Amino acid sequence: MPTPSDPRRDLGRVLVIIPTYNERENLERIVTRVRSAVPDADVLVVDDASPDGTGELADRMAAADPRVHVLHRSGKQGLGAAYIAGFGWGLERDYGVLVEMDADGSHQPEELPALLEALTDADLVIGARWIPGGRVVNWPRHREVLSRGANVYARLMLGTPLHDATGGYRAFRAATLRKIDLEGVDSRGYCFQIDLALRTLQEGLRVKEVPITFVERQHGSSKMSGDIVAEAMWKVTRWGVRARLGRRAGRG
Ligand SMILES: Nc1nc2c(ncn2[C@@H]2O[C@H](COP(=O)(O)OP(=O)(O)OP(=O)(O)O)[C@@H](O)[C@H]2O)c(=O)[nH]1
Ligand SMILES: [Mg+2]
Repeated sequence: MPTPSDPRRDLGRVLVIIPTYNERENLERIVTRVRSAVPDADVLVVDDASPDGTGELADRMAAADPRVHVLHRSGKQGLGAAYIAGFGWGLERDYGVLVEMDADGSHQPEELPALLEALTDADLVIGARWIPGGRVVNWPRHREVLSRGANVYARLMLGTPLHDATGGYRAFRAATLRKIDLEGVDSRGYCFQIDLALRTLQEGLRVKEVPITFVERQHGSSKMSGDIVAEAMWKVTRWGVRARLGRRAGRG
């Protein structure tokens, strides 16, 4: 809880957005952990009509705890669309900080205070695996290779200083989200995260990476797909090529 002298007070109210699709086994645990790690934060579950009843469970939790809210959407439209809807919900209600967090326990709520602390002198904080102090627990080797490789590729191709542009554990200042053109974002999976980071950098805003320990999900199943990886590869390549052509054209 921020004290009167705590710089976090200036950030305003915190909303932790948790998108869900079939996360019934994970939801109560993650929300309980958020509520105890940062008791003054609100939680918004954004559920895309999960067939397993996650949405109804979220409603019951919201009825029992005024800090828990639910946004129901009519069907599975992807992680990016769920976050955009959650951001809109939070911005309308004047939260000062909007946090992205997966429901599956990969993003540890106990590390949220460190992200918020870092946000006191940044506009976006990314919880990063691929920097000193960051790590992953229980990931199969091929996932690590894919993620590290994708991040090196994005860094080189886009010329960003980021080491974990695909990382999905983040804290945005509301002002950051108001400045970047959220309506124009149509990326879905990992690409959504890269897209938002890039837009933030392009606005000249401060992006900080803080190390996190990313824990592989223990319950439920991944919604990651080959399509999502392909989308990220293709878009990063296109953005990178376009930026290079633009730069060259600019220089005459
Ligand atoms: N509302 C909504 N949430 C989604 C959708 N797709 C994924 N999610 C949620 O987004 C979070 C991240 O999805 P995951 O399936 O864990 O994807 P991932 O972390 O790349 O994959 P793993 O590392 O294998 O878990 C989870 O909380 C999912 O339930 C969607 O279409 N709509
Ligand atoms: Mg996951």
